[in-house]
Amino acid sequence: MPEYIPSPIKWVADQVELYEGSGGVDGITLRDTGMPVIIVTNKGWKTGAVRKTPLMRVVDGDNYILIASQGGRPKHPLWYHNLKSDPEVEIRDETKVFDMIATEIPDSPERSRLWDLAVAAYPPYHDYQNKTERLIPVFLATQIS
Ligand code: F42
Repeated sequence: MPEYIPSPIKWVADQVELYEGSGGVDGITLRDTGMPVIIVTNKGWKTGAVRKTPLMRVVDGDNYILIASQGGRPKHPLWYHNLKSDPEVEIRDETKVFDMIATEIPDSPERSRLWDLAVAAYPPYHDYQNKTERLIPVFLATQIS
C-alpha cells in the first residue's frame, strides 16, 4: 500500500483528516459556508504516494465534475498533473465512496455545459476564471463499470 502524504496546506490536510476520520459526517463543507465538499484520492505521478484533495461537490447525474481552479491562481494545481497521468480516483461524497475514472473534458460545448453546472453549484468559480489567463480545467469522473 503506497504511503499517504497529507497536503502541505494545513487547513486542507485538517479537512481531509476530519472528513475521512469521521467516516464522512464531519468536515464535509467548505469552512462554514454549508457548501458540500468531496474528497478525491489518487496517486502522485512522481512519488506514487497517495494524495487526498478536497474539492467542491459538483454533480452531473451520477458523475462528479472536478474543477482545477486553485482559487484562480496562474498555474494548474498539482493534482491536475496526477489525474492526467493516472485517471483512477476514489471519490468520497460524505458516507459514500466510489471508484471512478476522471477524464479532462476539452474546450467544447460539453465543457461549457459542465462549467455552467459548476458555477451554479459554486459561484466563485466564475470569479476564479476571470482572475486567471488559463482556461480552468474541467474533469468528469465516471463510475468504473
Ligand atoms: N481546489 C480546487 O482547485 N478546486 C476546488 O473546487 C477546491 C475546493 C476545496 C474545498 C475545500 C478544501 O479544503 C480545499 C479545496 N480546494 C480546491 C483546494 C484543493 O484541495 C488543493 O489544496 C488545491 O487545489 C491545490 O492542489 P495541489 O495538488 O497543487 O496541492 C499542493 C499544495 C499539494 O498538496 N502539494 C503536495 C506537495 O507536497 O507539494 C502534493 C504534490 C503532489 O501531488 N505531488 C505529485 C506526486 O507525485 O506526489 C507530483 C506532482 C507534480 O507534478 O510535481
